[in-house]
Amino acid sequence: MEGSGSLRFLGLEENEEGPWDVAILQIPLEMTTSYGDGTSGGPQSCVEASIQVELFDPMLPNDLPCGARMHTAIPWSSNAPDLRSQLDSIRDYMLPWVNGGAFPLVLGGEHGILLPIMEALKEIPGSDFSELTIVQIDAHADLRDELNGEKYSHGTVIRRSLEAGISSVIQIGVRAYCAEEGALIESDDRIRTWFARDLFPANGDSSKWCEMIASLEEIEGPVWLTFDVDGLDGALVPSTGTPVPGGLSHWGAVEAIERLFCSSKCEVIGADINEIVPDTEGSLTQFSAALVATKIVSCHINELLKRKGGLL
Ligand SMILES: [Mn+2]
Repeated sequence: MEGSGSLRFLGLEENEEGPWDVAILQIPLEMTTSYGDGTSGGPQSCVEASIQVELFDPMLPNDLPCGARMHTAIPWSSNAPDLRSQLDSIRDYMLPWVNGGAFPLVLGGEHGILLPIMEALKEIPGSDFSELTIVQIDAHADLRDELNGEKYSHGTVIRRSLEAGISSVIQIGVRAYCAEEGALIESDDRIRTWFARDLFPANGDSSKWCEMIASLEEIEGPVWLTFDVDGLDGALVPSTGTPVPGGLSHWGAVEAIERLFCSSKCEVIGADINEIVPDTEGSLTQFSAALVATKIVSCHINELLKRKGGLL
């Protein structure tokens, strides 16, 4: 597959020919966003902002790409007339990437992109999809059955993913949800929710946070990380569709990502960062997203280095 012109993640030079270790995929879907607009410009703004991110992560011996082969792919686009056929087109776009050698890191686009990513994973021959755990960092539970009459929405995407047959979901930072979602969280043992209010209580007690971080090491099997940027505190992502106060700090997100990747029982097979909306003044939202994206790439390369004895 060809590259996307001059704009490359982190501003790195890339090999045009595979195989690659990491694929940066952009899915600028914007169809059901309920409050803010602008997710269609999110992925490209994140790639642009990534050029300002430092290439050194202390977990790695050298600057990124640290010997890894990176590829910024041509972004998804579609003229499909309705939402379901747009989602089908996202599934088709994802198929070669979820079934290849490169780690897929998807930049979105509204959170609704997660369902067709799951549908692509399910289509892999011999897939262990029924063992897949989604780890979801998000202000919202995304467990509604419908949002504004729409079944395939950013507000329903985790419910649809459970219906598609994943094993379980672990939600981190949830603080905006409805009674229907609260009841489902209580009754469905496939759902484990770490509410922001418990993780970050007013008295500063960090015991629930530490419990959550330790629990990440107990996850077994394949994991998909879905990172809705509104899981971060709203101050860090002011232009995302629904910024919400009281969320994860940057360092909280870093700790959760690092611990998940370092866990020896599970394997993170891919990730998406969604609901990125470019700031009209400044660039904090897309820069926050680019820092998260870079952290995920560094963690994956760190795992590759461990597996391959320190040389890529
Ligand atoms: Mn979400």
